[in-house]
Amino acid sequence: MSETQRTWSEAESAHYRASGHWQGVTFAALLRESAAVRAGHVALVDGDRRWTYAELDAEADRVARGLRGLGIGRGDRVVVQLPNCAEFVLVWFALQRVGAVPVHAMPGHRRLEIGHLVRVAGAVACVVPDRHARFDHRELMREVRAEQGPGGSLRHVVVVGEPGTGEGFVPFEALRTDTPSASGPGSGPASGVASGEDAADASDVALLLLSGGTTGLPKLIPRTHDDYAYNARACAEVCALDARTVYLAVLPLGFNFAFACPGVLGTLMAGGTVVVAPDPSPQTAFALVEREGVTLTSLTPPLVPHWTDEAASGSWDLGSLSVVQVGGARLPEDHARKLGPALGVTVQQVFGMAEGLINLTRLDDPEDLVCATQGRPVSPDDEVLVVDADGRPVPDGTEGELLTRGPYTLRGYYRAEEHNRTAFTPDGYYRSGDVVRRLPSGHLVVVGRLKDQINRGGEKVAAVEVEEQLLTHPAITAAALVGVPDERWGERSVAFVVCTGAAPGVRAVAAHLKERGLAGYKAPDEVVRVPRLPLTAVGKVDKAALARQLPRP
Ligand code: OOB
Repeated sequence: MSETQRTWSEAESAHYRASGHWQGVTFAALLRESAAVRAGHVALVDGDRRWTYAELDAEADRVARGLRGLGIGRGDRVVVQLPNCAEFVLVWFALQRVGAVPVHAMPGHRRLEIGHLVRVAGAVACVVPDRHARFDHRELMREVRAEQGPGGSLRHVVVVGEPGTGEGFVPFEALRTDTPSASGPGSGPASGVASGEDAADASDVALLLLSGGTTGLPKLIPRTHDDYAYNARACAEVCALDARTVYLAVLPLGFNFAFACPGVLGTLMAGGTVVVAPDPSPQTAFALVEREGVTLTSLTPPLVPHWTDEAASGSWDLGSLSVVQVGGARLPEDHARKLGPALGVTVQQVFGMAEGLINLTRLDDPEDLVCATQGRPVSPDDEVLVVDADGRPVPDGTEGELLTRGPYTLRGYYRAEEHNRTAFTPDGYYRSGDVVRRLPSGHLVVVGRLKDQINRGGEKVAAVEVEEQLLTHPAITAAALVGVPDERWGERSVAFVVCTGAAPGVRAVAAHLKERGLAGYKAPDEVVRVPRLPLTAVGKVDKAALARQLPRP
């Protein structure tokens, strides 16, 4: 899609096809095929609403017709910012049907992030809820629309729920899931591609994921049908998914982990059932486990103690649950050891990245590997190097940076040529910025991070992005955001600020960042005033020295 897009070589592509990793099937076709095989089996559950495979397929067609009626078609980028609800899945497959490319935004993203995504992706539309978590997304879209102006790429705002008054150069319209009348927009073959399967090629970009980011604003990660389907299928195989699988989506659906590791896509490809949880609390989840017979779910580490405690109350029947995946951030070993017995499940650690590489502990791994490692790659063709500061491979057991390439790991961020020159080695390895140790078994232990990012219980915060916004506060003249160990989040963020006049408190800083349009989860947990920022020998801010100034926990 982009002229400069970096991708796999012909030889690599041929090998991935010959190995059966890339099967040449688009997501639109995958759903169609499943519907033919398993028409009457329940595919998707959201509250009291449920869809069989045949119904999901038909509904995706109906939504696709509505999208086509808006002129959305092959290759168009569409920002999807939806909370966990069935519409996420319906819209996603409808976009696949028309050959459009969903861009996965997070529900917490605000003006800065959504505006950036629309601009970088050149998005023609955004799909948002009317309101979610006491926030009006139509308000947000009015701001984004005003900022993009009539000359921008944005042409439509599609609202799940009540569109409200969206007059302006970009109309707001309700998501259509009804069957349009024969004369309605987009119905019939005149509206373009009649059957969606040929609207895209399996080697096309199927979706754009967001990077956790180390730079000013998140980068976009192109994932093709071939590579992303393999990502989901390889994870599904390791997790032994089949038609009896009932996956509970607790984490945000826009998160790669919940969507494709194996998540929603892996479950649907295996013919199982996806149940959407509206919130990640153990009470909500356990009620769904009981009602729907959930067999598999995935969590981030901060949820683990809550789930363990609630299970200990003894008031839930979790008998159907067999595997609980935990990933996105470091899981403390003792939390891992308690989780399995408390819930009566097999624990699986997941060390993954939106960029590609997914590591899983195996279901039959001994307890020590499950509790003390972050798993090993899912594909035999995942190439992993652990290297020292000079880029030289280190022996197993020695710490080094994880570099990786393979059949589902990107070769370049979307429209980010300059960044790509340093984010990848000349032979195409992605520099993950993670410091790991590899065991002889191939299992990886994540021991640290080189990238300037805070991992707050799985939510990634690029320090630079927040620092840039902190500097827009009138009293702040210099700022450094530092991650420090935290009991609950694994890591919390501390903003060290140099100020003229009175230093703003943590609430004032949060209010300022909110006003700037930054997602709320990126606000620092703590603000510490310092007379100056210490520098390293090469003149960079010495974040380690700053962290040492804090009292030890
Ligand atoms: C997942 O994806 P992202 O893109 O939000 O974040 C990737 C980064 C990794 O590079 C690593 O720094 C960290 O998150 N991470 C972990 C971890 N899993 C991810 N650090 C320590 N232990 C773990 N288990 O976070 C993601 C994507 C797919 C599946 C699971 C997680």
